[in-house]
Amino acid sequence: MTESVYSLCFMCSVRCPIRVEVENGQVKWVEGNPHVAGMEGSLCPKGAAGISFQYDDQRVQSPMIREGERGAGQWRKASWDEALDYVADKLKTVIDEHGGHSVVLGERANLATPVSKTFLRAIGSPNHFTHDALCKGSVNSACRSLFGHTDAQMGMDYKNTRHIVLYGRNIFEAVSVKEVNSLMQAIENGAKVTYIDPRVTVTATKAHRYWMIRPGTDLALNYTLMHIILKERLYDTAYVDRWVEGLAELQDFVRSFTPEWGEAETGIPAAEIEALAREISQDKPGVIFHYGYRGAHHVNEIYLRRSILILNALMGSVEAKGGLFFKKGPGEAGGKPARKLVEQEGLPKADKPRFDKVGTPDFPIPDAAHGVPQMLAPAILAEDPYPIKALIINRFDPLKSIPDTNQFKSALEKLDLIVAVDVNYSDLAWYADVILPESTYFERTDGVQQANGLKPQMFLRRQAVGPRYDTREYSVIMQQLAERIGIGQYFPYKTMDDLVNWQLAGTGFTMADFEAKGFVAYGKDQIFWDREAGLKFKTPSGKIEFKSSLLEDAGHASFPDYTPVPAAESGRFRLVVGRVVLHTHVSTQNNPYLHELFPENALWINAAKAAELGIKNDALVEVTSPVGSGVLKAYVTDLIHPEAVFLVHGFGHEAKLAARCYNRGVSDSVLQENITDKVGGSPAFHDTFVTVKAA
Ligand SMILES: Nc1nc2c(c(=O)[nH]1)N[C@H]1C(S)=C(S)[C@@H](COP(=O)(O)OP(=O)(O)OC[C@H]3O[C@@H](n4cnc5c(=O)[nH]c(N)nc54)[C@H](O)[C@@H]3O)O[C@H]1N2
Ligand SMILES: Nc1nc2c(c(=O)[nH]1)N[C@H]1C(S)=C(S)[C@@H](COP(=O)(O)OP(=O)(O)OC[C@H]3O[C@@H](n4cnc5c(=O)[nH]c(N)nc54)[C@H](O)[C@@H]3O)O[C@H]1N2
Ligand code: SF4
Ligand SMILES: [Mo]
Repeated sequence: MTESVYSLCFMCSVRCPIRVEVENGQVKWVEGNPHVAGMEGSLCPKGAAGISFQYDDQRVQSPMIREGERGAGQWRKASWDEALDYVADKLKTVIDEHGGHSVVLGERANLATPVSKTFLRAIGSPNHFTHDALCKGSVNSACRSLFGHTDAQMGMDYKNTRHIVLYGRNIFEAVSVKEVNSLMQAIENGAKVTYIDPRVTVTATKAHRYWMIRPGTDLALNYTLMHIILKERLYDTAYVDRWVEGLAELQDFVRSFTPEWGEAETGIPAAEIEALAREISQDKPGVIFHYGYRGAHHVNEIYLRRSILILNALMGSVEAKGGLFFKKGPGEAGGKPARKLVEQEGLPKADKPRFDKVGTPDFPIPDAAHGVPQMLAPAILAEDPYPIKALIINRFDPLKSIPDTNQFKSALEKLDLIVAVDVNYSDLAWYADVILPESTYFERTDGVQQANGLKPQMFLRRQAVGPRYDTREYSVIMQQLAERIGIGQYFPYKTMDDLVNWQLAGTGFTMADFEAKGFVAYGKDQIFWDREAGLKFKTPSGKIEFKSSLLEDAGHASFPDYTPVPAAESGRFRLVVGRVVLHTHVSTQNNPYLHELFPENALWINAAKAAELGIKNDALVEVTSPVGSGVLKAYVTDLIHPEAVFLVHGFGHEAKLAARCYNRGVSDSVLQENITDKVGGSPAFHDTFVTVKAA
């Protein structure tokens, strides 16, 4: 008999709603949830490879305890009791000897994150971090500096946009299914796409206007656009007069950034920059300057993200149909949100500063709800602000997702305990003392997803099939660990159904309500705030703060002098990285189907530069940075700016039991220096220079 289960994909963290067909306890088919607008049955290639992942015998099949040296790959299988007792004993010793704050727990933000935060609060540690800063930390900081909201509280109305400007937001390769479908629909309805990237991507080929910008100069482009928009009064004057704080300061600041200056910095002809400013202004306010994730990551990134958001504000597109919007929660639709474990009464609060000093005068701007993970290795190595002794990592791989792998490895050597919760043999799992395998997304129910947006909803990941191997759900693993170390009272559940029922209590919804379509909605209509009655910015002034109190109160300028990112010295290239449609970051390289389609990465290098260096297409090259090196194939092409070389992120795996992807390609993290935007919090992923030679 075939059964249909509505759930959430987890081949990447976008969490697209899916419909899973199950026959005799096996996953037979998976597709986008047809009841969800924007999904209409579709999946991306990684989502479609979910079945290949489910039945892959190279994922972790049972708890494993290390036998040999760290990283040597000698393991023994353990029972859950044995593995959990082992971790609990070590954790208790670390906490007794060094305090709860010597324990750090990091993860890719996920539906069990409140469980992790509760666990740390209960042991008195402030040291929870998520991947957020690595993905979009300076975007988050920029949003708060202008609107008082985080980027996670904002969204973009792709479907109704008239013109979208993408700064390296390679939306048709680095995908989210709903975004792709919605933007395609807008394009069919006549929307224009401007795409800016030093590399010709699939998105470039679909754009109406493409600029091969000099890498690292998007900020100069935006200052030029602002200069033109203000000089020619192309902005939404009524909106700006009412909602913006600091227009005069901006006007003063951009006076010298003429189109000719912009052309010299960016390589984009002055007349073309003027044409964009005039054209997009005609479509305001339903336009989007996409604030992006990973386009240009430099030490001044927060100012780039602010400049993009300021352009939206000048167009009046903030909280406009076809522009940006603020996500509405259940409260705004007359409903109640799910209960949060971390908001339980009596849960202690840590009294020590965080390992990354976020929230202290040393690092005041980044979001303490996420922290700054790339500060972890330096903090461990310097024992500053204090010694860190135990690291628990869930659904994240710091050895591949934090710049400077060699630095992170030396930090690991100083720890008494390393625990990895993963579905695969990640590189971190390979270096861990204990691996606790999680059940896959097909095999588990997760905590509810509160999906705020124009229409607030709640989604549920539902178990479709039983676990194939000896695996458990992370939330259950943490509850079982909590009981063993004497903090079980903060985990009022034994099973995932208990937890979901606890979360739903008081919302008016039950688990059964999710069965028909996989989600529940708080209301029928889209909610936009009334632009006449008033917008609800959370800044101290209640306005969009071009002149930012968040920044200035912390001693940072709202408009610091423009300093160009350093140019590459002769013989060197700026290393830029990104995603490919067939893989998720660092986690799918061993997937049987996806591996077959894209087994390793290659180094994109400009054809003229390659000729100078005697490098041939497909030949091996050695890439060397100040912190690491690697050998991989060259992809010689005219489709990349001569100052940059490009690498797909996520390859060069070290765990031998992930046999298909083991040692294929090169990891960008090995090459990247650990440099940070010290105001906004993101790593400056694109500020490493490399040399390239035939290998
Ligand atoms: N297939 C797939 N899709 C994904 C993901 C995935 O892993 N795989 N991950 C999801 C996640 S978490 C994220 S954050 C998003 C990331 O989404 P994007 O940020 O769109 O993805 P990237 O591939 O990192 O794209 C970065 C682009 O920036 C370009 N770039 C480099 N330097 C510059 C510069 O100076 N200026 C400009 N304008 N561009 C520059 C690079 O050439 C590259 O094409 O993708 C999401 N979707
Ligand atoms: N050098 C470098 N670093 C980067 C980036 C880059 O481009 N270059 N990109 C940054 C960005 S945008 C992001 S979003 C982050 C992403 O960083 P990560 O979160 O580290 O990357 P992912 O590939 O999403 O997943 C990491 C781990 O989650 C595991 N996993 C998958 N599903 C499950 C599950 O159901 N349960 C458990 N417990 N584990 C699971 C995978 O096996 C994998 O080991 O990396 C950031 N770091
Ligand atoms: S974008 Fe693809 S891999 Fe990610 S959740 Fe959606 S379908 Fe799954
Ligand atoms: Mo990301």
